[in-house]
Formats: sequence, structure tokens, C-alpha cells
Amino acid sequence: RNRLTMKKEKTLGMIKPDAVSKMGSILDLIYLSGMKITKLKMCHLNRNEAFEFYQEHQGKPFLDNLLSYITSGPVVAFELMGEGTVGRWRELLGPTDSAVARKENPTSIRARFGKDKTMNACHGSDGVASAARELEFFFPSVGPSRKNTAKFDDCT
Ligand code: RTP
Ligand code: MG
Repeated sequence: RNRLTMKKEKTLGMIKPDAVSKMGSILDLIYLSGMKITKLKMCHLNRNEAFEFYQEHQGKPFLDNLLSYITSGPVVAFELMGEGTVGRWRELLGPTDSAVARKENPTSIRARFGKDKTMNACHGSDGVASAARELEFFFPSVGPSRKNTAKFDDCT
């Protein structure tokens, strides 16, 4: 795609519990990619929060595993901004299954830092609409209509 014609976008990225110890290397790769980190926080989701975040996977066989994994430790959530960022961040992540990533895209984040098809280092919104929903989840808009004010009270 032609970068000059790409629209400026925001997306939600998240370093999953298994890769939080690799945060420095992952943030370096984002920096080198030219995408800008415009918000960032570390927090430990509880099961209800994780279920809300992954609502699109209700009914899927891997949901229970996924919720246990994502609540097993802190995550680092961030907003990325730039031209074509939704797709560019997914590209930098590589395929969902880390083993497939090592074959098909060896320099991708999941190839380098993922373990298998569940513990795969990082999350990326899969479109502009899910990016908006997921950004609102981690970084609720401030103001009189602000929702979920009790959420993440225990966040650093
Ligand atoms: P993500 O949402 O984390 O960026 O990953 P994705 O779009 O590539 O994958 P998705 O299909 O949305 O799945 C969400 C996460 O669920 C875990 N998963 N486990 N068969 C399995 O064991 C399985 N399939 C998916 C992964 O952590 C995946 O990223
Ligand atoms: Mg997904």
C-alpha cells in the first residue's frame, strides 16, 4: 500500500502477560516501525474485565483458556497512532499462532516473543471499529459522561 494515501488511524495494542518481561524490546520494535505510542498503561485485568474485552469470542472453544491466560498477570495496553496503524500493527505482530509466525514471518513480534497459539505475546485490534471499542475500554473518555469510573482503580 502507498503510505501517502493511507489514513491516519488509532489502534489498541496490548502486551500480554507472557511478554511483559520483553516490554523493552517490543517497545523498541514499535519505535523503529515509526508508529507513535500516544497512551500507555499497565494493569491486571480481572475475569469480568477480560470477558468484556474479549466479548467477540463468546462461544468460542478457546475463550476459557484465553481468559485464564490474560488474567494470569499484568498486561501493558497502549494506543498507537499513524497512517494505516491498524494494519501495520497486525503486520508487525504476525500470524496468531507463534509457531506459524516463526515460519511465515520470522521477524514478527509473535515469532520472536510468542510461545504458542494462545500465549502469543501481543494483541492488536482487528479493525477501526474494534480499535475504537478497545481504546475506550482501556482509556475511557474523560468528561461528565465518563463510564466505568470504577474500572482499573487498582491500575498503576
Ligand atoms: P489478538 O486478537 O490477540 O490480536 O489475536 P488474533 O486476532 O490474531 O486472534 P483471535 O482469533 O482474535 O484470538 C484471540 C486470542 O485468543 C487466543 N487464541 N487461542 N486455538 C487457540 O488455542 C486459540 N486461538 C486463539 C490467542 O491468544 C489469540 O491472540
Ligand atoms: Mg483478534
